[in-house]
Amino acid sequence: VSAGGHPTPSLDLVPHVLEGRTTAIARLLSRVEVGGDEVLPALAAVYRHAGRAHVVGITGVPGSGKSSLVTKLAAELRRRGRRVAILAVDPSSPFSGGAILGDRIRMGELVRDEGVFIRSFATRGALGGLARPVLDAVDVVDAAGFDTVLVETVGVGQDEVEVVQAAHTTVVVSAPGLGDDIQAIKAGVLEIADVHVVSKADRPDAERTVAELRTMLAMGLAASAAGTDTYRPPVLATSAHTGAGVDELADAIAFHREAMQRSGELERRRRRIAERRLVAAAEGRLWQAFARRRDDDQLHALTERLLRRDVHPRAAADAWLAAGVLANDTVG
Ligand SMILES: Nc1nc2c(ncn2[C@@H]2O[C@H](COP(=O)(O)OP(=O)(O)OP(=O)(O)O)[C@@H](O)[C@H]2O)c(=O)[nH]1
Ligand SMILES: [Mg+2]
Repeated sequence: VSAGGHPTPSLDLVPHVLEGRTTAIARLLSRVEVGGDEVLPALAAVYRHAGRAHVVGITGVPGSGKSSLVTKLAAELRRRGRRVAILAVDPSSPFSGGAILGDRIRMGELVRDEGVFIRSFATRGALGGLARPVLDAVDVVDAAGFDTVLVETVGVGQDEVEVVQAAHTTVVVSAPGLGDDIQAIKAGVLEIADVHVVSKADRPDAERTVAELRTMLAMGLAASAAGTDTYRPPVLATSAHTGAGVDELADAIAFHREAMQRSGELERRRRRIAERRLVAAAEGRLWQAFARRRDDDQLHALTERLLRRDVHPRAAADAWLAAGVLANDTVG
């Protein structure tokens, strides 16, 4: 807060963000989370500097061991000299509260390292949706010089899918016992994997799950969009408890990026991500315009006509939009 009592404009935080200052990043992300147009000039400035980071989505059903694995993976990437940002998407925590605290405690070993930035996203912004703030946050930490961004999401729900689709590399985590409750298949995330991980490899049933996953992939039951002539998603076993396989996972993630770079897939994904974000932003703007300009008097009048079966809902919607939202459009 400045001397006049007004909050520092978000744009003024940007130079500090670009220097990688943790407090500036955290402050900007709080504004990003709230949403609103005040933060747009800052995001525009940040966006110009982003685009270098490798964005890695880590997804899987609740309790599959994502946070534990992300913690170990981040430590391994640090050992390799990389700066790592962890963004955890946790839409359930406003209700449970415990998950984030648990994550923080487990990730505690990393928090004093300035080469690591950790943030959880739990609240939906005023404009609704979790995907937008998280994708904006990816830009912020990217521009701040973090060269790997690990985004943890529970692989269910529209927001989550939108976030996962914005990753360059997607790691799908399955806990042992896959055959029993089909986990990731049920969640519909198996086919988006660039790298498969069977977590909790210290458990005796992990080996069987690895074998089952490999069989499924060989039979094409989880035909991967990531599969190309030169790249096949590997199946790795990791244990956050013993650290087994974490090194291989870091290798596999790096290998996937190199393979994408060679084949041109990385550019295709960047283009797809940019286009999706543009469409999502446009939809958001339309929704805002609708919310701002909808004429509720006409809504009530048209509802009466619907009840009299006088007009079909779609025709009524066309009339409503034409008279209100679409009529007084000022094209900027
Ligand atoms: N045996 C064993 N247990 C593990 C391992 N990794 C995680 N767990 C346990 O699995 C449970 C869930 O771990 P988390 O890392 O919180 O899993 P998560 O997927 O992040 O969970 P949510 O964020 O709630 O979806 C915890 O009780 C962990 O102790 C592992 O490598 N071995
Ligand atoms: Mg977690």
